[in-house]
Amino acid sequence: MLIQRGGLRVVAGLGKTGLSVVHYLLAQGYAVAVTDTRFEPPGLAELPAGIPVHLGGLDAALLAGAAEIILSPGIALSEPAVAHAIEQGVSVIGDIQLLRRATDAPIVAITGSNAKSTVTTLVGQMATDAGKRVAVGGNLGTPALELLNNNPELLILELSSFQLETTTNLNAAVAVILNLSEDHLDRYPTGMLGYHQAKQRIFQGCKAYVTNRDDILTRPLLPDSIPHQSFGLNAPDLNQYGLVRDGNSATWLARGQVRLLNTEKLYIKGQHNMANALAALALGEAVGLPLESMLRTLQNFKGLEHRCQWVTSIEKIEFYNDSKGTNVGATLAAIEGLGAARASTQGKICVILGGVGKGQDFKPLASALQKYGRVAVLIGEDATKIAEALQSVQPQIPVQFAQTLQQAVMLAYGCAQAGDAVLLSPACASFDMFLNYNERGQQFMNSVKTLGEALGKGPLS
Ligand code: UMA
Ligand code: ADP
Repeated sequence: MLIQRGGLRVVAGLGKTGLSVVHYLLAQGYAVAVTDTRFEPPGLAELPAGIPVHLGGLDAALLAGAAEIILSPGIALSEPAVAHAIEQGVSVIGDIQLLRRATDAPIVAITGSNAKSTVTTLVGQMATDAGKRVAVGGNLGTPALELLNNNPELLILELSSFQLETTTNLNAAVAVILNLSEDHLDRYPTGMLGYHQAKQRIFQGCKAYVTNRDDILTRPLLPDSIPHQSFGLNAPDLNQYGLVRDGNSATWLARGQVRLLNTEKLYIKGQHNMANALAALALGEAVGLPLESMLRTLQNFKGLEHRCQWVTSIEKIEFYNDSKGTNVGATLAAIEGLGAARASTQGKICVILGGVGKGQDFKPLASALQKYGRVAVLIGEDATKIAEALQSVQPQIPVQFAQTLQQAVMLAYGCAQAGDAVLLSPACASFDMFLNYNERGQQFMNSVKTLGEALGKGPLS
């Protein structure tokens, strides 16, 4: 029996994170209470018996009386009951801070507006293939504290701006902001400034860092004496990662002058994925992964579901599921990547956009669609807002509205010509119409399958 440690820990927000925090704190011998704004938060049924629980609103008095609050990434620090507790001098941390306190294992810390999951998974695979006892998680899905169960020698963490808000001095072995574009602005009253500041916290105390040469907002305010490396889509300087073209117009991943891998050998496609591959190499190098092994992993990496995932081809029209395109930056990458690949054959993009816009400016999509789009089919809560942004430029690209995703697929297909791509890349969160982006992507693929069967193509694989 553990001796009870002093001071009540209050877990604010249950869900996956809160539940993992409760289990961890109990095992450490702390007294724990839980509060959540929801009446039936996820994880409630799995909560160990005997824990005081206050639901249907954050319990301000409980929070103000806590020795420490461990805050769910789903709750902002500005939430009145939390802000009040902070004013009373209560320390507020998140699960990532608890993880840092719990282990000295080196951390590869990865954030960015897009590509976090892809790069985290890729670096995790590189480390596994190199024979490391590695744990991979965080925002990716497995709560950070659960990663300690297997006593890892290396932690690869995907970190959201929400998690970073409550993380101080992470002391990562290597940290990166992969890219920065508008997202989650509904959480930050100061807009991009607040979002950027939260992301920059990833660099606190880092032993090394990686930056994206093509995105100045990914640079930390840190002295040059800290080891660092960059990646980018241009030719690299000595010891940096980048792309070089050879005399046969092949493009190579390169480190300085050294060509590493012909990009034709990668399953993952598109310029944005070349940036992701280069970032993974730079991160792996920083924690001592052997180059040869990393290059082998890269050649086997097939990418993740719902990220510009090819679904099928019907009547010479390709279908792509990019349901994880939940912000304008990701959707731009998809439209530009798939659009450029069709430019020589006059193929265009029939894009399905819409959902919960999170306060973003959708105008950047207009110019990309003028260049590459045939039609934009709009769904969800912010469909009208997106239509206004798209129609604010001349010449306007055709816009149609759909009530369901299935109807959107039919409308997009109806407009498509041979050589075109029908692309679900909503630039929005999904929760107005779906449980999550997985369900949205699955529904898209099901609708495409139904369409294919109706057109007599037979069951799609
Ligand atoms: N919430 C409340 N009241 C509460 C607590 C939470 O309304 O008291 C709401 C939040 O507004 C939010 C949601 O519930 O909508 C988040 O809470 P949750 O219980 O679903 O959270 P967890 O299950 O702990 O999941 C969290 C991350 N979710 C968020 O940050 C919103 C998961 O990232 C992460 O995988 C998990 O921890 C493990 O680390 C998901 C995500 O969408 C994938 N992240 C955002 C993103 O990638 O854009 C940041
Ligand atoms: P995250 O975890 O940051 O959301 P994912 O790897 O899940 O990142 O990808 C999310 C979306 O971003 C997908 O639509 C994907 O195609 C797109 N994407 C991936 N890499 C990049 C990149 N380097 N720049 C812009 N968009 C990207």
